[in-house]
Amino acid sequence: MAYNEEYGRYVSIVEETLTALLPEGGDVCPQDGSIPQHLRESMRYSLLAGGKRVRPVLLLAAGEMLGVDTAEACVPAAAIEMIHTYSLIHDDLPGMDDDDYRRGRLTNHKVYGVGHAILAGDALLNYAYECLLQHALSYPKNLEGHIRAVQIIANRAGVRGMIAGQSLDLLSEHMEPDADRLAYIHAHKTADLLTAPLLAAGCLAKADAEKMAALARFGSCMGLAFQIDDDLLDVEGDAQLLGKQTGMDQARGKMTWPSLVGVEAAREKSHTLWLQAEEAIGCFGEDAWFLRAFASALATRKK
Ligand code: GRG
Repeated sequence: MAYNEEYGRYVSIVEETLTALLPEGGDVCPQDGSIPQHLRESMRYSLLAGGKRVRPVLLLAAGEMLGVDTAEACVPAAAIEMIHTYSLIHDDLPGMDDDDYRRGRLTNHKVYGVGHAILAGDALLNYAYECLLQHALSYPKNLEGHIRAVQIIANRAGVRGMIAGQSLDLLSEHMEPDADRLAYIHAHKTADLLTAPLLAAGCLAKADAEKMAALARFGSCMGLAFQIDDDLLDVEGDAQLLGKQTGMDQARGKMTWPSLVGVEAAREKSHTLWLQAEEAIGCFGEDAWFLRAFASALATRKK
């Protein structure tokens, strides 16, 4: 199957699953245990606002490569997108990056106010784990695989993962660029949440240690390259295409690859990392064709 068709198929599965898990509706003050209407709307506003769906597509594609049924993988995939969306909502808040635009529309707090944007993020994070655990219970024969997947997601998104990276990122504003510190920020703020879906797919498939290591290396190289590209897009990208303002990293005194080594060297570093990512999944042979094509497409992304 052609790459674009396959990517479209995965994205459709993600959109359908997200919509099914968080349908429109709800009362202001529901008596039936459902999510109150305003909270639900603020969650849906950011979750269903497009986005490339990189993390859930990685989970579905790695899962299929390893023989996991889509019906089994789609909820974990959607849950990772909820966690990613919560992180974007919180990252855009005035106390963090204070951004007005995200995914081509006003940021959550600009529409619902800061208080509700905090709640929408909190709600997506909690709901992600509720969906993951509920779904795990439907697979009693692979309960261990599901629990291991949830554990990896919690670890990579949490206090040693994305949140740790974000914490150091905040602490590093207006500091002299430092290679070790920047490597830590990128590995955790960005690469961890790109590695999590790959390893979660591996858990569902009961993949052996060699395959898990290959997936971890793929995720880590891809994640670092993805973040360097993100830094470069902030310097030289098109705000219209990106759906958010550019030039913000420099304005905020953020520590980035271009600020550490310059634009040209950052581009070279990203190129090398993308090649290393592709090499990392060599052990899967032709079965990894989609992951390879996906990495190539991301390596030339404009948004
Ligand atoms: C608030 C705990 C917490 C963490 C925030 C995600 C994040 C960490 C910060 C957002 C800013 C940023 C540059 C993060 C690095 C990861 C990244 C490039 C996110 C954007 O992901 P895409 O490009 O976005 O996949 P879409 O909108 O396509 O889903």
